[in-house]
Amino acid sequence: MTLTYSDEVAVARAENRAIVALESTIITHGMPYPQNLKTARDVERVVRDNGAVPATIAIMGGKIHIGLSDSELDSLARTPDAMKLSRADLAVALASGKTGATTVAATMICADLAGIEVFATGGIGGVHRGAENSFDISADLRELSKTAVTVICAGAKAILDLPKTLEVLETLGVPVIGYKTDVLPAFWSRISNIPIPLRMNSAAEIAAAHRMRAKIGLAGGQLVANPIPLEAEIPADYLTPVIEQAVAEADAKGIATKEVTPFLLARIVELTEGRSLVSNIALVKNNARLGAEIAIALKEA
Ligand code: PSU
Ligand code: MN
Repeated sequence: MTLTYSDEVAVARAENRAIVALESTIITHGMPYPQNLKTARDVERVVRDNGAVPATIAIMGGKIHIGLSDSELDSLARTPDAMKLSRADLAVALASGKTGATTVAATMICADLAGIEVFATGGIGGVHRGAENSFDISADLRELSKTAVTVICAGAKAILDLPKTLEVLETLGVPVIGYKTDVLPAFWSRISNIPIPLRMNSAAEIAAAHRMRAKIGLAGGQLVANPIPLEAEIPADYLTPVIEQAVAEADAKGIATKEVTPFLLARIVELTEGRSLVSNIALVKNNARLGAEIAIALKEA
């Protein structure tokens, strides 16, 4: 079998419990060790504390792991050179027995294979600044239009071109739902100046919309944008020059394809002396809590 379940997830499936998928690229390419490991464990705990079961997804030894044991999580967190797997790489990595972390796109594919409908993360990939020249648009966006998973994020990082990211999502027919907000949250900031097209105020409403897509035969998932908790927010005027510097450095170094996002994320943590990381961790936990609520609501929807 290509899919293998952790003991905890296998029991949850047998008992028809609510399950929340979690990605692994955030562990290997999104945060430095050891904060990545602590965050991965803490996020799983938040899901459990809110009544659902976490399933961190990764590829190990040519198998899709749905849920990782603590030692598997530990070993992945210490493998910064693990492959970063998106839709394009997944089958090649599996067929050749590789180990790697799944991006938002690949995590959605694996969650769907395992019948998991909800996935919580920090930020999705999107349209990069300068995409009119580089054509750098994350495969996460198209995946949202194909695969029926509701993804909870804190908006998109300002390393991306946020208006273009929203335009592409609209073109692809992906609902972007603001959770208790009318503007796109901008990852480290609760608000941006970009209006968000749809708003919902409860997990039950989001679950009902997920079910309605299936009922009317619409392929694809939903993107829920959940603002960072107020106390963890970082002022945009502090971050804007940092992001501009990181983007300029990536350009100057000719960083391209899969390396762009990890380079920018790591550089911003360095340039903010870890401050961005503290906020990043807080918003992922906040998304895990909402993910658990939506997964539970889907069991009742
Ligand atoms: N944005 C973040 N943190 C992350 C990522 C994006 O704020 O960890 C990761 C996610 O796994 C996402 C991936 O799916 O980067 C997008 O990479 P790319 O832009 O190469 O598609
Ligand atoms: Mn890219």
